[in-house]
Amino acid sequence: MVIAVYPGSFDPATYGHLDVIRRASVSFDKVIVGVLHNSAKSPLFSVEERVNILEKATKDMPNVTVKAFEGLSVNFARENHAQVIVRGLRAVTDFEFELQMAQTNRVLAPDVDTVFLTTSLEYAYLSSTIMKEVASYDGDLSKFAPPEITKAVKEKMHDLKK
Ligand code: COD
Repeated sequence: MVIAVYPGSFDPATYGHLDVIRRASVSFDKVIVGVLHNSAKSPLFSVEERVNILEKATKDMPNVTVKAFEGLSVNFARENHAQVIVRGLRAVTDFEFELQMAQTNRVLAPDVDTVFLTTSLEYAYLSSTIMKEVASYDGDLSKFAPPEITKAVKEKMHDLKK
């Protein structure tokens, strides 16, 4: 059985992330999405909220589970008996950082390999940061994420402006 973890910030998940999860769920027996709890950063959504959002968005994918994690991605992979770390690649700008991270992870854990899924063209421009930027100006988010996620983003932005 090949188990993959897909670690990320997912603050919040977009159609780009969901596309990578769906495609990984076809290639691997089990996919565990790891939502990083990083106390040094201040995300828009708490780790519990991000996990909850992803659980709802992946409920039609029976071999996908979502968990919060702290610390190194390779440790998260090992704790979950995963042989593979999945990452998404959008453009050359992603590549340098992703390559460095994959190589570091391989030094730390030679038994865990990184597999890159290239973005689907329609989501190549998309990131959580872009979605939050558009949301902060009350723009249309419908192309960026499913309605339940865009609703949560709008509500959060509204609360922040109070
Ligand atoms: N299309 C395809 N892929 C996409 C898209 C899109 N539109 N948008 C994002 N992605 C991919 C990203 O390229 C990434 O691979 C993944 O989805 C998650 O993206 P983010 O932005 O939510 O998450 P990141 O990149 O901030 O996650 C970083 C980690 C949490 C994985 C990283 O910081 C980490 O592993 N931290 C733990 C400490 C560690 O182990 N460090 C590595 C050793 S150097």
